Amino acid sequence: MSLTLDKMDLPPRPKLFDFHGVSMSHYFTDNWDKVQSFQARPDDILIATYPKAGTTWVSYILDLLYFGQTYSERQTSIPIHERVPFLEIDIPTEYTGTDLAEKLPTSPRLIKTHLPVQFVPKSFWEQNCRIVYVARNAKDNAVSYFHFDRMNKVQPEAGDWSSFLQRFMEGKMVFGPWYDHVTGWWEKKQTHSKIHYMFYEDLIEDTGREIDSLCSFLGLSPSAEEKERVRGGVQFDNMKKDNMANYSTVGVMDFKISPFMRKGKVGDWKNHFTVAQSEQFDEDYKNKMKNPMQQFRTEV
Ligand code: PPS
Repeated sequence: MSLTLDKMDLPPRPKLFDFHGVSMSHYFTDNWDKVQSFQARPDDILIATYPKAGTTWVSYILDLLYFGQTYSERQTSIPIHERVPFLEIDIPTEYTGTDLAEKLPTSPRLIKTHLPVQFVPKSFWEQNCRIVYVARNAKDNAVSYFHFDRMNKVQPEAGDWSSFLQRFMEGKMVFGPWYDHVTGWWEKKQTHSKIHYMFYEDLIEDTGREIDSLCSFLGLSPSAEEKERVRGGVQFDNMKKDNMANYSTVGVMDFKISPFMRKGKVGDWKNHFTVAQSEQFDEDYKNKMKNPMQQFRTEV
């Protein structure tokens, strides 16, 4: 099965609208009833993120940890977005995220979502599923999202950087404000032991350490050799050249504008924010992010 979106006559870029208090585009709400009634299984693992926080990286790590040895042809023939379906996506093609997730032959099933915590289908909580949440500092997250909206034809128009940044601060992004997303999941984690909250910057700093901590959360004990294989396999340069991991099979993305695997760094925001933009952003950030426990690093 492959995404044949390139063969579709693509409609104009979608518009944002308010959906239960969160900005969304129809591609993630059209299948809402099925998303909300999705039947999770107790061993499902949900990978939850704000868009562009490191979803694909962590998906790949989990996929290799669980299936890297047993199903090696999976890595060479099935794109990551089919191995780890995107639950709420509904782009008119052969399947929706829910269909793909329901058809997953694996156990556990690895499932991706960008939903803010209040939108997660209730069966994931009822089944007490493990959830891995990945967060990335707001400035780099905004930059990555900007380039993604430029190149992804099923996202709203990015516009220029300065108007995009303004909208990012206002939360007028698909999946709503970054601030509410990372905070909502952070608060949920305080009362829910099955959420592992990780940071993109920590993964950059020491991928091996973060894989160790993921393994202890998941109850996995791979050999040192296997862990090293996973660590090496998920390095940015390896994933960038791997057609099953780099989204090059997805026709709605125009890599001539910007590749999916773009830079993979902490601190690229410095190449985009002017001094004035950075100061304005920091001021606004202070007003929105009041919890001193919730710290992000904008450099490593
Ligand atoms: S999406 O579309 O929301 O699923 O995107 P997501 O995968 O969350 O985020 C894409 C950004 O993650 C970077 N990335 C990586 N960085 C470092 N190492 C590895 N292995 C890696 N894999 C993906 C990717 O390059 C995007 O960030 P930017 O800053 O745009 O490069």
